[in-house]
Amino acid sequence: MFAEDNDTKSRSLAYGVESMGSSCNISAFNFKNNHPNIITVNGADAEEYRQTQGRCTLNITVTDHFGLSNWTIVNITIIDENEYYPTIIPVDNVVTINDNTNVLSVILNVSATDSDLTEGQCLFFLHDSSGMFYIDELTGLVHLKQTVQNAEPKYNITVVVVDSGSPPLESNKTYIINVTDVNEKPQLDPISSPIYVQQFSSAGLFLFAAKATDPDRDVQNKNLTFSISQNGNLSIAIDPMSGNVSLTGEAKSSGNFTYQITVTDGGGLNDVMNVTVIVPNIKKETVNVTVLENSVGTIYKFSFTKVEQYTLEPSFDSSRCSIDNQVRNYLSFELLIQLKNLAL
Ligand SMILES: [Ca+2]
Ligand SMILES: [Ca+2]
Ligand SMILES: [Ca+2]
Ligand SMILES: [Ca+2]
Repeated sequence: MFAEDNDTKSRSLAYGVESMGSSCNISAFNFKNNHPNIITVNGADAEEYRQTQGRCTLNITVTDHFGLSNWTIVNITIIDENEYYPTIIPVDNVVTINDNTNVLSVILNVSATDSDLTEGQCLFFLHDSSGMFYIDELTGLVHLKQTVQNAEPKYNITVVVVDSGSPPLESNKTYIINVTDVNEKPQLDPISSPIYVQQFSSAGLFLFAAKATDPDRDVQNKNLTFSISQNGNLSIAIDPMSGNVSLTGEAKSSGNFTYQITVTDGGGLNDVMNVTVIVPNIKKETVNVTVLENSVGTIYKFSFTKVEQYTLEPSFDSSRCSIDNQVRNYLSFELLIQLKNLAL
């Protein structure tokens, strides 16, 4: 700037610079050495003038050697430089979600602040090697993209935030997504019921095995234990680990007995199923047969109309005599007692 004075030469004029009120940090503005009419700036910070959007006002005075002065106003606008990296929020980088979280749910709300004067709209991007999550570019909301039910317990995602400056600056932050396994109920496999047990069978006889599945990932949530209700007429027990069901006493009584099998997981959820055990009544029949020495072949034929199992008394020598339950003739069934080879 330049001032003229009709009384004297310009070099004898004294220039001064001051702030209008407190609008400018006057220490940053000075006249250049040996150039009293050039105002220099030294480190003006746009962020210092946030309330006035980077603007301040200087009052320039000029005084002659008689003490007469004049002044003019200079409005300064400081153009904001992009110098601050965006700050990502939240700072805590551990997020915990349940494994039954619905797909498309918001699992994390990322935002950013920027210390530059012109903050502008930050953009959000996601590096997700697992492909399980996505981020809204404008809002920073991180959504679940695929179900994590009973899947991996932990994922890492890196959020990248780019500010709106020129050139833009970016920050990134890695979040750990911990997935809590929510317990789901186990399910018993179908059991082919009823189960037939021969009357007078001994304790320890294996009857059937209960099987079950549990969808969970967590060891405790999928830890299965079997149990079975009791029936006073036929004692059976289930192995809590294997699900194997066996007699614990002789099957003395015939009849139909119903039991409830329960499988319970480590979280206390269960599934139940009823199983019927039938002990058919055994009828004994004595037949008198006369055979010739050295005979081989059928020696007696029973006829019956119900599907039943026939056995020979254990006292029969099974190497010489057998019973054939398979001969069937339409509505009736026949049973043959056969001699194998009496000559032996
Ligand atoms: Ca910035
Ligand atoms: Ca700045
Ligand atoms: Ca689960
Ligand atoms: Ca479970």
